Amino acid sequence: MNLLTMVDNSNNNVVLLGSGFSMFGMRARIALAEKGIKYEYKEEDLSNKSSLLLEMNPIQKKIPVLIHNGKPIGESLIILEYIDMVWNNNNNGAAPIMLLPSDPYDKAQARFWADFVDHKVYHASRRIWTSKGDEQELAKKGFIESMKQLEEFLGDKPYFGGENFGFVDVALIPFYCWFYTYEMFGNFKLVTFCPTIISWANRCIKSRESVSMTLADGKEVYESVLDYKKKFLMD
Ligand SMILES: N[C@@H](CCC(=O)N[C@@H](CS)C(=O)NCC(=O)O)C(=O)O
Repeated sequence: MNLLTMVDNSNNNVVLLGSGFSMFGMRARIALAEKGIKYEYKEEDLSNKSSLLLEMNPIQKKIPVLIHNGKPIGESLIILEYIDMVWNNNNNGAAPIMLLPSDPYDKAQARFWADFVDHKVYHASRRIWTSKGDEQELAKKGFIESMKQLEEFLGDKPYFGGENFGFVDVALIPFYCWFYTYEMFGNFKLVTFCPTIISWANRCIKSRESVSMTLADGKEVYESVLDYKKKFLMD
């Protein structure tokens, strides 16, 4: 299916609140594109949050928020599961593209690794560009270590979802456009430690239009991080 030819389902009013190069927002965009869902994207300025964001996510006040027929859903991994459950068949009768496996054990495994991306990969990766000295070295070590663990789980499968692009692939692939930033701040090349992860990322970009349409350019992400640091006076 050409993902640019979106399904127009008039029962669905779908709005996504996202912002800039957020990997969490990108997850939702990839999942919506995989399912062929037509939606309206609203860009949030996180330094001046809209009243819609504050109304839709009053607890966290964070993006992404998916608003489906007026009802908000927050937290990117929960948004992915919601999208997977609601849009679980194709209008044209083709087999549905499912992100989570149906087998309970495989589903639990997918949730475990997506949670690992949030709790290990994200926290370490963020500290690579927000800290210095020993703390930065520790963050770099932690990041590389967790990417190696992911690489082991991937093994020789083409995708984390096995033969098919799935939940863990969607959860992790947006980090790819941040790799350049981590490498510039941490002074390392991920490919030297995790060549299989880099091949997997290139495979996702080549084979999934949802990914190639969504991912930002690594250098642009890096420039925006430099600007952000200047603006908020972080050295
Ligand atoms: N765990 C959340 C993280 C979302 C998140 O951290 N969003 C950031 C942008 S990347 C945000 O909205 N920050 C605004 C704030 O913290 O005030 C998810 O997966 O959706």
